[in-house]
Amino acid sequence: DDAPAVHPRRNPNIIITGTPGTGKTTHCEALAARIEAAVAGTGPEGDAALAELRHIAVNDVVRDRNCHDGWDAEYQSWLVDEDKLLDELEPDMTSARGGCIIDWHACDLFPASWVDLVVVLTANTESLYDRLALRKYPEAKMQENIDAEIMQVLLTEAHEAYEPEIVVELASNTPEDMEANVDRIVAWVTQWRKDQGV
Ligand code: DAT
Repeated sequence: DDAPAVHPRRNPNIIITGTPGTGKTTHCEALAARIEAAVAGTGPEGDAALAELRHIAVNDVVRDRNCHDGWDAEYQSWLVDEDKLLDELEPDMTSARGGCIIDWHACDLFPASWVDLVVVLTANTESLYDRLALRKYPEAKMQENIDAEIMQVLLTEAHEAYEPEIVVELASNTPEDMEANVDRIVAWVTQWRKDQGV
């Protein structure tokens, strides 16, 4: 009666979230490069556990599969239809393969049963300001994002939606931070698969 529940997937699904500009895309691209090398067999030996992972760029899914009700010109972003987005992601995220690396500036839309790790990236105000200024964000959008970062909106959202042990906050201020974070995520995937006996 105390038999452990069989996990529904053999690779963890990972949400990489954070305020825009904290480094989601950068981290996911670095992870995708490590995955590609693992698949090709050219990466470090320890990266073998990554071979079945895949980066799903949610922005592209929103745009290419029409998960939106149009473009908000003033705010410079899609008006996202979250129900449609979840429908599009469900086959991959609930598959036995799992291994989805999902980057999105929100996290609580994903059912807890789909998610094995939530990485919340954070950046200090100065870095974030510089990064968003480079993007030429409209002033209101820039201020809103900086306020959200200061108020730790994403971290709170993650903690409210998921068990504390699967939520990890990682600082993303420097390239060294990014490298260390990617190494940590890779090590976490390796351990997760060991724990599941994969
Ligand atoms: P996001 O996808 O969260 O919006 P991004 O990955 O596009 O963020 O990064 C925004 C900019 O900041 C981009 O020019 C790369 C830079 N950046 C991200 N993380 C960084 C880090 N840890 N150190 C230095 N620069 C970083």
